[in-house]
Amino acid sequence: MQKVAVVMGSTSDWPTMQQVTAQLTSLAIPYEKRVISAHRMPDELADFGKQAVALGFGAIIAGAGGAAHLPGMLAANTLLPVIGVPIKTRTLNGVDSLLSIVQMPGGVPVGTMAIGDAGAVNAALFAAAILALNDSELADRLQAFRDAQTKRAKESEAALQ
Ligand code: RP5
Repeated sequence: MQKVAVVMGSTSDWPTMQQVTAQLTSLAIPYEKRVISAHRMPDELADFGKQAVALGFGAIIAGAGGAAHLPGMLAANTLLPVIGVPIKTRTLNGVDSLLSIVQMPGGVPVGTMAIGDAGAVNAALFAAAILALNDSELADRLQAFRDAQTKRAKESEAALQ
């Protein structure tokens, strides 16, 4: 199975990006995590983007906060699908991160998730949906996840009656 690269701009992003790795683990998707700052490690960022296919990755999930250039610059250096997670910031609540990630120029796409924990979980599920296109066993696990979620929602509704 292809693995997922989980990249973050700083170790300070880890509390959010942990939601990504937890969700990947629950779906038995292999991953590697890296800290690569777009601004502090620009050469490493370009190298990683260019090598990502050869390293066996099938998708990249990139989380960054503030002037969040990491997902877009990774996308500029690879043809792999890049999924961006806007990290919630103290100063602007992550709206800065969201707008930095989502407003890519036409021609270099980043699939941008919601700000914070929900975006992190959905980034893992979106990567799973991409990999499941060529992996029927993963598609079955993803369907089981959805079924369990639906069951919990129905049970919580029933508890209200
Ligand atoms: C971004 O700057 C990182 O993704 C992080 O969200 C933010 C702040 O980084 P630190 O100053 O906490 O290392 O590049």
